[in-house]
Amino acid sequence: MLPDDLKKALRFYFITDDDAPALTPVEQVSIALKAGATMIQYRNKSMTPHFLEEIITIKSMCKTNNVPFLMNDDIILAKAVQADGVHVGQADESPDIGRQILGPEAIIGISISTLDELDKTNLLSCDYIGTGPVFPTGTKDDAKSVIGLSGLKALIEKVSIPVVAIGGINGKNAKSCMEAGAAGVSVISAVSRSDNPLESASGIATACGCPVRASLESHWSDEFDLIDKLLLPAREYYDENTPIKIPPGDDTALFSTINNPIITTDTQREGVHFSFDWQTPEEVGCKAVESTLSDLAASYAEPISLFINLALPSDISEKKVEAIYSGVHKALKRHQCLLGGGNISRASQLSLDLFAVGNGMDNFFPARSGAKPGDGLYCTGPIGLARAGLLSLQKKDSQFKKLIEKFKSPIARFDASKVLARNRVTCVIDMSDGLAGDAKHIAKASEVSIEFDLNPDDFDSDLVSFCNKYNINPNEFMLAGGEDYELLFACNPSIFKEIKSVFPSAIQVGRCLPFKKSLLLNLPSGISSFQHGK
Ligand code: TZP
Ligand code: MG
Repeated sequence: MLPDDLKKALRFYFITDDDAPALTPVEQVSIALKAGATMIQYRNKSMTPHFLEEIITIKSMCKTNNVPFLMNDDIILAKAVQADGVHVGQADESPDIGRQILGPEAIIGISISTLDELDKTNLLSCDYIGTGPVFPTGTKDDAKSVIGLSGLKALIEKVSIPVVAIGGINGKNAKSCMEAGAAGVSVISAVSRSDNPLESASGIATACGCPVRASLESHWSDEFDLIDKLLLPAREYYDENTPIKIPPGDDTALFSTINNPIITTDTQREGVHFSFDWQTPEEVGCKAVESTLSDLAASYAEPISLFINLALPSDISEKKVEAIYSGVHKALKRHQCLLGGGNISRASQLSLDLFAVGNGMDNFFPARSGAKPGDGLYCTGPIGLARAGLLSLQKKDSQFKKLIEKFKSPIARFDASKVLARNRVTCVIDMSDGLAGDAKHIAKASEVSIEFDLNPDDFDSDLVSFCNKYNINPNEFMLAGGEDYELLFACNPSIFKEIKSVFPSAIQVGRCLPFKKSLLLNLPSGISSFQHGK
């Protein structure tokens, strides 16, 4: 987590109370989150394996609401339940062991009450310090002496990592801790044992500058209810002129006759094809559709309908699924493609399996096998941009907006596909794997050898600036980068002239020769095609 994000997450740090008279830990967390709590710690001083379900429930409530979830004391348990981190005391295993076991991304907190304890602690593996009791507390039997606001200030002055105040904190005194320089406050009984826990939690949230959550995001639960919601925006597109006669809602979709049905499928898995670390749910939905429809564009097919099987983890919020679908509808609308139906199932990992139906041309289908010796090899636009965009996101470099946009929001090239079709180009493939990989498919199917010819005058200027900044050869990205979703095609150079006059961004990237020994003649060593998940 970035330092600024961690500081924000520490503002209102609620810790569960296993011994509260009226509220269960799940109820406490629900109230704290509703009020605006920014971090949750599961603390249970009478821990037994029976509490595992409670831990998992609280962890998933946190995940749904995008709030870090930490375990108290027990590093192994934190690892086992895949918590976002652990908070250890002076008597527990060290933060160094926590870091070794939980890895570099984990949030690790340590309790330090005195300057003496501070001297004895190696802070290198710690992300934050919890210090107190700042005020008298009845919650911790073995609490150290009260350190007061002066003790809090003294510690804050001595360290460079964020400090969270703990002990006897409530809505009335929380502000004084923040004014003393604390990054936030940790609270137990002011919420867990309050007569009016929501009011009390809201008072703390306000004092620490945390916005109240408008509504607690809930997990999706009812499959049919969710399907109805997801399909709602699609309904307005069906009428007597659309090719789907029976829209989603029945067991199947009934189509009017399609002369040349062309069908394709694609999969998008979280962690393999997309990540919410750098894509919004809308962008994920939109890109999933665009990358599937891109296959239709490469087949000169007009998009007709799309079907989606959604695999949803149980802790994903309904709001997030709806946001993914708003991206789906955006892309479908752009290409006037109808949602034909789909399915939802529970799964450990979020993924979308998409199936698209298109209508191809009469007696003309561009195939990978359609290249001939003497043809040039061309792209409908610049390539390598998406890979550079992904690297920009991974490096948290926001300078190259165009590259990032190309990675996050590609658009299937139906516009270019129409021009290639008009010019009767017989060999087309959409570029999802990078030039080296996609050219190899063409060479193999067409039984030709391909010689690459990348002209630096054609290189995209943003890609060149990016590569200069990071000392990368742009050829590498063009050959091995994936997900550009441009169309790669082979045709006679005279036909390319025509195409280039309509699409000046089209470029030559190589030529096709009679097959001799290898499919790709001059691929630099060490370059291979883009593989998702690597
Ligand atoms: N560590 C120092 S004081 C304390 C802990 C765990 C208890 C804080 O509880 P409360 O009810 O917020 O005073
Ligand atoms: Mg402890």
